[in-house]
Amino acid sequence: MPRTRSALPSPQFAASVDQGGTPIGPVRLGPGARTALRPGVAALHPGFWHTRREVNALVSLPQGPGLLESAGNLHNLRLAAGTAEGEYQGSYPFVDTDVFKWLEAASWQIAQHSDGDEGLEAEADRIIALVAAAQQPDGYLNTWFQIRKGGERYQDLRWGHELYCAGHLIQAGVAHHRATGRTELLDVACRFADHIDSVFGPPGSGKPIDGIDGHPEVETALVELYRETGEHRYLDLAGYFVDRHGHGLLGGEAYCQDRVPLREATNVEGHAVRQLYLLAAAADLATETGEAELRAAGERLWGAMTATKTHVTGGLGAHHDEEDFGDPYELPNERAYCETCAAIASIQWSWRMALLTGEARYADLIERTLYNGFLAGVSLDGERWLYVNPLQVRDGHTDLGGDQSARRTRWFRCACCPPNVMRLLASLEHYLASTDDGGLQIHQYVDGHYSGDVDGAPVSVSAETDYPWHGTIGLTVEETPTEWPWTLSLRIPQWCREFRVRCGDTSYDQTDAPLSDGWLRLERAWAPGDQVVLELVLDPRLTSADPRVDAVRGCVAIERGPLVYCLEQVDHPGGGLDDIVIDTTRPLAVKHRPDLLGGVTTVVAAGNRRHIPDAGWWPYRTAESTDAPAADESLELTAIPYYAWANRQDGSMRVWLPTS
Ligand code: FUB
Ligand code: ZN
Repeated sequence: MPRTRSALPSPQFAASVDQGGTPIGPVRLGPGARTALRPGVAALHPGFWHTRREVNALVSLPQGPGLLESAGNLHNLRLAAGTAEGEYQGSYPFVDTDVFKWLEAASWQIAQHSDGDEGLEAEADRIIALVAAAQQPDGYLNTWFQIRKGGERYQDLRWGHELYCAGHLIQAGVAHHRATGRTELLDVACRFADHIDSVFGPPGSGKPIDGIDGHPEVETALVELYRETGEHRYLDLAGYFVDRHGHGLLGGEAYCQDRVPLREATNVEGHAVRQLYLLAAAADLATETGEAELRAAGERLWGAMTATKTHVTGGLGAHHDEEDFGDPYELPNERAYCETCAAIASIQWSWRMALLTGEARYADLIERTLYNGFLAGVSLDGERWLYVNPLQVRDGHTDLGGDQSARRTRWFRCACCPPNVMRLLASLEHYLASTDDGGLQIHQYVDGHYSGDVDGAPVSVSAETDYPWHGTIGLTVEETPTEWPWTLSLRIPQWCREFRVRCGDTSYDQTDAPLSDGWLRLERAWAPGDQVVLELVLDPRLTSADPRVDAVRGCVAIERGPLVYCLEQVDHPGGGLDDIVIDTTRPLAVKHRPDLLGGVTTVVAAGNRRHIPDAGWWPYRTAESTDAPAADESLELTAIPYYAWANRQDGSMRVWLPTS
């Protein structure tokens, strides 16, 4: 049963909305937007995601400025402003974006008006002043090119990241304006956007450069700048950049999203983050312009990606080489790339597609990615990070160190992921619910309070739940128009085979309410205090992959609810994990462990550790070989949620478990 709570949420858990009730979040639709759904907002009460957001607010975000100082990012801004002397710090032309993403994250946090955010606001002000001082009089800003390249601009669009950096600056400016109403950073962003608009354009436009950036990002940012300022030029510029990808302007490489136009592409390809940011922009454009072809491309590519190129954790990007999506079904375990930024980009794209189409499948992927591929990217204490998120670390793994290590790291030379995690966690409440003229849709279940407007009337519903540990979600209608009915839509997750709903005197389960599209719709003339109880059955389950995923043929993964599980060596002393086999004929048991990893539900399975005879000099045999079987030792396997791995000690880990 849901926990009972006597007191209403304290003000620090209020949803971040402006005085008109509009959510202060990353996606705010323009006046002519054509979407099925509009963003709603949630306020989170203590619970699973609240804890993660608290760690983000109290540990990760406050540590940001110090880390940016010691990594040299702030020094570079001072150099560009002429207020410091020395050398450029860092090896990449995009280190400014670490600062911009931190500013965006800080802005979303400031929008919550939580106690203690005054210090964060002062830090943000200090850093915004550095950014503004580094900007050149004509609006250009990129410390790498200003300092290292003597002011040379746009000579290396394939690798230079100038527009990518501009995109993150624009997103920070929009976030800061939404959160505070102030324009210092937005003004810097607009000046840069105006400068870009004066330089880039199609042949015949009179602009000096017909070009695109090798790393998409400016496109989705320009759409949001249009939404924030009403300036149509920014939307047109975004459309131009999206459509100039795929025409060989950068040599035609998939890596740069330049091999094939999005409108013609049949599967996602190339560098995963680049592809996903571009697709987020395409969804934004389809939203604002109503273009059916762009929407269809998004739907087609999302379907192909989930069917053929997505890890069970929601992780994306198979290749370490070029951080690439890889071929269909090429989903390796120990060399899975699954960059944390790709998980974030996937959530951003899927959220835009969910709003555009109203389809629950996008929220299904968001849920899977949030709880697994994304959340593993940050340690439980908020201080250490994973850039790549493998699905296996072998016994005897020799860590190469560096950014792409399978070990948690304090910061990276290429530190794109940590501030990206910070901005998603700080704005998470904006990815959980939506509204349309017919009702409120709950995409993700949290203990908290969902709100939005339904045909102009404020609607809100509170939720009590211990999800994802328990599957019961108790909902109470709080604000509602009483004159007319509206629909409360609850997403029944794609993994869920059994659910029950009680709504007043009526009950449903999956046999009464078979779902064609993942939404369970409850239409009523609601009154304040009306209650709905949804029970999602969370029995643990074994999952196998499409047989074409060679890397995991003959293996199963343990899942429970939205969580993917893994084994860690620390829970299995006396040997490694490479020779462990799960016994799928024996039942899985669930054990809640409040003492472990901040409180997790573990899944216990029966298995064996095979003592495989030494292979001698050559580890291969004829297929018909009848060697003596390995001696088996039976073993209790303890699986922990994947997001919590690598928080105790270095060691082996695996998600996919051989069955024989
Ligand atoms: O190129 C900028 C960022 O660095 C990308 O988004 C990440 O994949 C990493 O390569
Ligand atoms: Zn990254």
